[in-house]
Amino acid sequence: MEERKKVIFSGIKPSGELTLGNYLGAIKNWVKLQDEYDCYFCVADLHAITVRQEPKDLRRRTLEILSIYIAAGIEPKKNTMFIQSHVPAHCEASWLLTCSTYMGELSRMTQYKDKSKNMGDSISAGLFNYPVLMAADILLYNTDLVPVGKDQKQHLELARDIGERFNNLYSPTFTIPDGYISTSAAKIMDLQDPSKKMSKSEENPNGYILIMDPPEVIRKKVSRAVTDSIGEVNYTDDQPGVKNLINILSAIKSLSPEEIVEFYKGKGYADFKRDVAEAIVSELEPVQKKVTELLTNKDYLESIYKAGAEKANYVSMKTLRKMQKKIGLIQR
Ligand code: AQP
Repeated sequence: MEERKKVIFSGIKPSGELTLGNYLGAIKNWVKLQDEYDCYFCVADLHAITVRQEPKDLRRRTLEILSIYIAAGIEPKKNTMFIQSHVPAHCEASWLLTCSTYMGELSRMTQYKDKSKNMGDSISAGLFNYPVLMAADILLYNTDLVPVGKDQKQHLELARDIGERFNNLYSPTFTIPDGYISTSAAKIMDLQDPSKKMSKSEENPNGYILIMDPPEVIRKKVSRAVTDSIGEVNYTDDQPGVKNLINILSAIKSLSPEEIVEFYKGKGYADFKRDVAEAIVSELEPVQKKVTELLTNKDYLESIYKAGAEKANYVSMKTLRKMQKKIGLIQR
């Protein structure tokens, strides 16, 4: 009998244009997982609307993200790629899980605290409940492993707690997922403030590189990246700007930071930054080309997300039915 492949679940929310952080920290690593695991990759549109989105931008970005997944090398035939809102079980399971999640747990989430800081009275309940929807996303597919960046670790911990609580309250229902920590997944920092992560909703465009940024924009942004007055390429926390650029080069070229430091011994920042920019340009150019091509073929994209939703619906409904039955809801 064929052994069950372990299940991986992940997604990206279309809350802005995708950055080099999303690419090097998530997508590029997902490509390496597709042969070994049964992978579900969604475009998390329901997560994006926890903060206000312009409808036409949301529509455009949702298809662009799907195209980026495919262009980066995630093969539609090997993986289940879908749009989160096409699989209603996510919302239904989220409600069922919300009823056994505590306000205290949710209010301790640092991402919620950060994002709601300047919102005054207009913090949406969706933003507060976001981690429960994320728990539903993961638990519905009997996920074994979730590739998460450090920033998402707290949410994954909560998803585990929520799943375990349900298993204890009723009977074993969910696989309790572990984090998948890839050794090559880099955390990419903001180019203007390397103490915070590169983020697609950052206001200063010089802080991030977008996957779809044209080569001249990429070169300009890298040349403006904050460094220091030391003038030597070292891999140390005392030079966070340079360290971040080393991490970017290392993730693209599969070189260790030590190899990079050795190579740039005696050279200044100008050479180093130029090479970093060229590495990013040559990494992203083929992806950009393919994305542009895919976006002109809406029928093809539709065929991918429809097939993905069909499989995701089938698997998630099985889990949802179990949940409903155990809770005491009458079967439909
Ligand atoms: N800078 C980063 N470095 C490494 N990995 C990153 N990821 C995001 N930024 C970096 C990884 O991308 C995946 C999906 O992220 P997401 O878009 O769903 O949410 P996010 O992490 O909240 O990303 P942003 O860009 O910061 O979005 P906004 O600003 O809208 O909240 C995750 O695996 C994440 O680790």
